[in-house]
Amino acid sequence: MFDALKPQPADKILALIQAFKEDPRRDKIDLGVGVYKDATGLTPVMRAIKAAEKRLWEVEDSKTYTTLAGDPAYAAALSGLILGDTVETGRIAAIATPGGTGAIRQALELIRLARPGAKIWLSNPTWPNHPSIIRFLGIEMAEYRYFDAATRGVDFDAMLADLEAVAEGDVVLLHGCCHNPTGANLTLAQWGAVADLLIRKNALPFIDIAYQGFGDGLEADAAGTRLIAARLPEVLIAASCSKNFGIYRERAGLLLAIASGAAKQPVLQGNLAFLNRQNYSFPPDHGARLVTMILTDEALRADWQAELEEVRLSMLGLRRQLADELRRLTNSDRFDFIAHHRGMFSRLGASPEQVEAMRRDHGIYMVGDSRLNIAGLNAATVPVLARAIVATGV
Ligand code: PLP
Ligand code: TYF
Repeated sequence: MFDALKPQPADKILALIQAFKEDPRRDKIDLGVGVYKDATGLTPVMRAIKAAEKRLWEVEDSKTYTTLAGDPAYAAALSGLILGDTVETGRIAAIATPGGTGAIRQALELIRLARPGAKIWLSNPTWPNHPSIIRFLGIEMAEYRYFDAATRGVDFDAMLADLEAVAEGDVVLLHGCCHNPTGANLTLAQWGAVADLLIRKNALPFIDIAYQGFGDGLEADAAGTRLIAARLPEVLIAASCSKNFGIYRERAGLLLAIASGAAKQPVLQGNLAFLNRQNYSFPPDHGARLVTMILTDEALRADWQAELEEVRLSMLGLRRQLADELRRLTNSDRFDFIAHHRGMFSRLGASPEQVEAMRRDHGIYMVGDSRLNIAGLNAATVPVLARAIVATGV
């Protein structure tokens, strides 16, 4: 049986972790995988998570199954964080999922179930797991242009031009905020224009939001998603708590499916629960429960928000420092885009050879497409990176 298996390609981002570990240089710098790290290089457990875990240990008196959809209180709390009161709750169907990836997977399976021929439109570039899972499920996909290699911003005219080819019933995948891998994001006015197009095409928006709170703040980062949810009759939203609650390994995600009316919600909810049952029955609960406790307790929530804001501002500070340093070294504003990007990532626009040279000659690890994780830096390593960028001729 197993002889029929072929080797699978490695995940290039995850492969970097091993390569970095094996590098004996003491001054090496890891700007690879998208995990938040503080100035000392640690990925801390957030204070509110620690407090919630302690409380949970004291009060939890059973670990029996929740429901196939997970704890409804989790869906309500996280849906509130993402959507505010944009959508009447009677229209929202939701399932807890293993991480944001689980939500993406379930959304894609729902699409395949509802409309087998639907094509999914992806930004070029996008998170590599998007096309990987879509291909695995045998769903058709297409790309829309997104990143402008010259300005390192969004090529919005090209994006809209490509989305003109969207057919009725197609699905357009959008990053809610903090675009991975580029760091370049839509303005609210551009979100509005995308909403107009989707309405005109009768297409379904599918928003992947994995970094709420990492860009311009919790509210601002949800603004595009809320605009779409306020204007489109049906919306899919895959959310992750891995980053903004720092609970990567707990696997806490949520899939929201907004129905065009409250009367259509029960069948939608039933299909989501069905998909959970087909794939793993009950979704993980521990991380989801911590998130629920934090979001529904005033003091825990305030402390979580304060720490998340520290994380966000530290990344913004590093962005500014790096852009300033490169301004000084190059005597130009060529790298100002780093300060304008938002979230953990920026795509530098370096060639694969330059990325390789930075690894070989300077011990600086970034993804092959020149995506760097800003949180991998600190005040002392920013000048080192800036000099390496200049030395490799980026
Ligand atoms: N979507 C994007 C764009 C991501 O970068 C991530 C990264 O981790 C995820 C979804 C899902 O993350 P997880 O499955 O760890 O919650
Ligand atoms: O893009 C990243 O680095 C994060 C973490 O298969 C990640 O989203 C990377 C690869 C992967 C799963 C998560």
